[in-house]
This record gives sequence, C-alpha cells and structure tokens, in this order.
Amino acid sequence: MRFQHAITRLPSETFSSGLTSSDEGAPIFETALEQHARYCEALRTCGLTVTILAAAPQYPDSTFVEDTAILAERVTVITRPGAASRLGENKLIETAVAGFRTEIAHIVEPGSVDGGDICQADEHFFIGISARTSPEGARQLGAILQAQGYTSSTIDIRGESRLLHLKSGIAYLGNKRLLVAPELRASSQFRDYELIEAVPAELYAANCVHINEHVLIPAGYPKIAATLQGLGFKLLALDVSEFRKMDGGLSCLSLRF
Ligand code: CIR
Repeated sequence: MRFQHAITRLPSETFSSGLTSSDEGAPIFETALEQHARYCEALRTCGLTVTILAAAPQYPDSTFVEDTAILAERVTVITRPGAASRLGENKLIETAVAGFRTEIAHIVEPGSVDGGDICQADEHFFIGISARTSPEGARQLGAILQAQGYTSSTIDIRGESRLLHLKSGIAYLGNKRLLVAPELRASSQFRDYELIEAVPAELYAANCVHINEHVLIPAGYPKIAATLQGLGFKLLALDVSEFRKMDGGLSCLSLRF
C-alpha cells in the first residue's frame, strides 16, 4: 500500500515524566521539539500529508501515537494501551482518526494492545505478545483482522528484555523482506521472509520505518544504513536522541496510512 497520510502529536512539557527504562538521562524538551519538527518534515519528504496534533500534557507518553491505533487499508483499530498511565490516549487519538476513517473497531477490556507490537507485512500481521499487549488483546485484534481478510500470528517477546515492543526489534521493508534484531532471527514465523539482520550494537535501528520509496532510520547506525543503502532504499537519517531516552523509536512517533 502507498502511504498518503501521517498523524503525529507534539511532545508536551511533561514528556520527561513518561515511562522509561533508559539510563540515558532526562530528555531536553526544546531539543525534542526540534527533533519532532524534523521528523514531521521527513514524513513530508516521503510524500505524506502530516496532521500534527496538539500536545497532551496529561499524557506524557502521548507523542508516541503509534501505540494508540492501527490503520491498515481495510481496518482501523483504536487500541487499549497496556500501561495504566497511557489509558486514555486511545480516546484522544480517536477524534483525529475519525477525520479519516468511518468504521472504527476497538480493543476492549480486559484486552490490551500497544500499536508498537503490531507489524504489518502486506496482508499478514505479526502481533507481539509483550508486557503491553496481552494474549486477550492479541486475540481480539486477530479476530478484527480476520474479519477483513487479513491473516495474523503472534510472537511472544516477554522473555526479551531489550525489546519493549515487537517493533523494537523488527521492521517490514516490503517485498517479503524483514529487518530483524538478533533476538528474533530464529523465529520460525519468518521462514518465508528474507531476513536482514541488525548487529547487536545497532538494535535501536531495527526500528526503522519504510514509507513508499524511503526508509527513515535513526542517525548514528552506520552498518544498518550501509545495508539498506545497498538494497536501494532512499534513507532519511534522523536524530531522535530525546525520544530514545524515553524508550521511543522512529515508528512510534507517527501513524502512517
Ligand atoms: C512507553 O513506555 O510507553 C513510552 N515511553 C515509549 C513508547 C514507545 N512506543 C513504541 O515503541 N511503539
């Protein structure tokens, strides 16, 4: 599918009080705003119209909009985030999503799903079971997808301490190609895919974003950059250091559809 739109949300002044496991220190708000602006500009370079939502200070993690919705060609799902402090972000995003889509499905209690655990590979969806996405949430999502003709399968990442979400360690690059973290390369689920493996030191860059002819990658990961360039992708390298401090990667900063 060719992507046309993106939704992002500005980080708020409360950003540094969000959830994180990182020991890289507190993010600098002004720098985060600058990095976010460049990220939105990169989305435009990929040919997308970008809807930038107002900051929501009551939800410090709400700039990570990817976790709150799943938008595919035939399906729109508002998720139910797995972290208690993020419950409510789903209601906020629904208003914006409703500007683009009319039929909207919902993940409901007791299920939970974070969009960061959902990796679409054309007509198939890999659903990560994580500390955020519960088996019940995955079951609900699988049923919603199946009703519209998509297939799905689950990958349990609860034993992988370096992966917050499935997409912390995997990115779909189109044409049956997957960029994978070493942690995930042995999964039998990927046997029909060509795997491009991220070296352990470049795990963070396994969360890159393939949009039309471009791939957004975090700046500072030369091996992955060289590999993707060799495959013919147009790379847009972005400094997202302040979002990394809050466990966020490139994909989580937007909804693309
Ligand atoms: C959180 O822990 O929920 C946020 N601080 C980071 C969420 C990152 N989301 C993502 O990778 N999809």
